[in-house]
Amino acid sequence: MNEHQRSILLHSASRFSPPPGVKLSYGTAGFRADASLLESTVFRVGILAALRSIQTRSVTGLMITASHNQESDNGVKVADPSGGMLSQHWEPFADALTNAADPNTLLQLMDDFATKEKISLEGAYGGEVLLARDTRPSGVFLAEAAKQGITSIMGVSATDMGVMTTPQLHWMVRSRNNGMEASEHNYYDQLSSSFRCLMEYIPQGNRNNIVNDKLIVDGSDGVGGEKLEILKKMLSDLSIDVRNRGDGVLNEGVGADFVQKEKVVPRGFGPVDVGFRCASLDGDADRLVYFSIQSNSNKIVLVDGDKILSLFALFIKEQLNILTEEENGKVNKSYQARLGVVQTAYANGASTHYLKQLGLEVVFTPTGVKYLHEKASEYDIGIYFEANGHGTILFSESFLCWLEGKNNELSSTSKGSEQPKAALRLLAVSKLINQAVGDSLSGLLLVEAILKHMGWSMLIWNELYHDLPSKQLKVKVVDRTAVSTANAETVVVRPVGIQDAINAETAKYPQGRCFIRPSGTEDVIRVYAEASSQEAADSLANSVARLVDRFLGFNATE
Ligand code: 16G
Ligand code: MG
Repeated sequence: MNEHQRSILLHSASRFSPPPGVKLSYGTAGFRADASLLESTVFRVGILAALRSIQTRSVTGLMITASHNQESDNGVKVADPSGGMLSQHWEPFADALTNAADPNTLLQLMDDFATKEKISLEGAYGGEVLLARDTRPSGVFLAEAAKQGITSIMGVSATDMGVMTTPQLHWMVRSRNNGMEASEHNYYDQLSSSFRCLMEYIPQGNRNNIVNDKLIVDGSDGVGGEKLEILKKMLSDLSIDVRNRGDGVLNEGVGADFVQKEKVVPRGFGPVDVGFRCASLDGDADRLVYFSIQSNSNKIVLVDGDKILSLFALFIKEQLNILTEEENGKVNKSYQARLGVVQTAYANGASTHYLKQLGLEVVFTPTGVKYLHEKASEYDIGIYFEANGHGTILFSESFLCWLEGKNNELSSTSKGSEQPKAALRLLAVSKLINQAVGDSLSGLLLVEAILKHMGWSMLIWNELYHDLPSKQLKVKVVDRTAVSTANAETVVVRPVGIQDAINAETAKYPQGRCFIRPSGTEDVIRVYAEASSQEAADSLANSVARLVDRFLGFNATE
């Protein structure tokens, strides 16, 4: 790098010293920690996002959020030009950059990386980073640090989008790089118009069956609630009551993570809401779960990411079947779209069984959006979801092209038949769903559209299959990196011997399934168990948690 660039960086980096003794790692969701520890990290991630923009000659994104964590935490992650997560081969550089002890070490790292990755630091290319934050108060000073980091790279500008949901920022990055307009208004416009299109093509028979009751949404007191308020004004076929819009404490007793893990009624909901369709978003609105409230109890019936995935898969398969159905006595074989479903080991076994029974190809990846997304992109239509409610649908360019062509051809030859409608529905889904990343707002509109299309209540949806009882526990250990796994986290390869012990425990329970994995966001080992009854699932989880403690706990002797 030239002297001018060097002096700008030395000057700005000296104002953001890393807190002594703190080592951070770019995990499944970027860097996360108590907000007071993050200023220098966010500054340095600003530098990283700028370098990535220069290297790819594209717009990148920087999001400041700690999602469903408590309000005092914060975090930062980078959106790649595709709108997806930061390319994995940049993660070690992110770690090294954030943990560099002083400005000179930082510059040396940058020089080495820039040479290796052929990134010009001469200011020749005008890069751009879109920057956004969630509603955490600490986001304000962290956004300033990010701007300083981005603009300390010559030729790169920071465009502050203000308070956004994580998926909105990813969508904007993707749209900008596809040469489309990418304002917040464009986002709402695309979602609401594609939703209206799906409403228009609801089958005649189901129109009278339309699910008219209102939907009540828990905004987790985060950014999602306020954005949904704007979006809902642009929709006429849907009545939405948004609760927890930001007047209470973010993520405290509310939100998708709370609802999915605790399975109890979130704050702001009560007995008067029994019988209504309810949904919860998480703090940065990239997760969505549905639920209903049981009468005379604070328990909920949870409709999680697996069931959202099943609903989407069923609908898409139905449209594909219509498109390839026999027409004039011959099967339309012009395009065999590869439809794939991606899950993680956390997917309830009953959901996997259901999806396979539908004849779908189901594959597994480790936990973390980047793995699921990558796998899903191998299909013409790849649907992925984590049980926790993060997921989306990806469409290949070639399939969308074929669909456009099919739509043009059919609209002239088969007016009024179901085939052109199926093509239009799939095209509308590809615009409604946020293909950059899981998005609770777009996911919610697609769920609502499909329920109306099917003429289903939430009860019918929930009856697609019955979840096997499951239990999740976490165990504090000396060193979570002592556990390594294989086969999409279903088998432990280290420490040696623990997998045999887990197998022996699991074999004691009918329909038993159990796995452990090191968390990517907390210093714990997670345990997941499933069995034919709740007591059995609890007992299996407890025994395996004891095994983890024996092998890896603070009193472990191995
Ligand atoms: C992060 C991941 C999520 C994953 C969760 C697992 C992203 C955007 N988010 O929230 O996909 O399910 O971590 O957390 O990748 P854990 O490793 O602590 O269990
Ligand atoms: Mg989130």
